[in-house]
Amino acid sequence: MRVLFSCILLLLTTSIAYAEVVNFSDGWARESIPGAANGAAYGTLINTSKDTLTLERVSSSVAKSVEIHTHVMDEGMMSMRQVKTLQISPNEQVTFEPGSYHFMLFGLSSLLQSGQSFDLQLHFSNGETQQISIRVK
Ligand SMILES: [Cu+2]
Repeated sequence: MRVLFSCILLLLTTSIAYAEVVNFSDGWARESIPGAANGAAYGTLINTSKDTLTLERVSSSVAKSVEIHTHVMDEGMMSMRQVKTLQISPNEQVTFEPGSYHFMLFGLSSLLQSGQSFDLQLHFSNGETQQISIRVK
């Protein structure tokens, strides 16, 4: 009985630890070029909930600030534009990839080196936050 009870307890704590707002996978960033102050992170985000989610803010311990950016065609030139808030509908997938959405990292505390990982904190308008992991390639 006691064994069964501790198993249930373990299951409960495990599911709490893995509670997530969105499903995020394949988080990656490019290695920094020496002297670079900024960087970008990519990955795939899926809203697996039944509600529309609004990503309001992103932060990281490796950068002074993080912005959500996308690329737009502006007078025949590709340029980056900040996206203040990102709405994600139920079952919608948003792919952060070069030339499209990316997490722009401003003021890196140190150069991103291949093999290293760092975290981003996603802050949603419903007050929930989620930590995602980014691997430097
Ligand atoms: Cu950017």
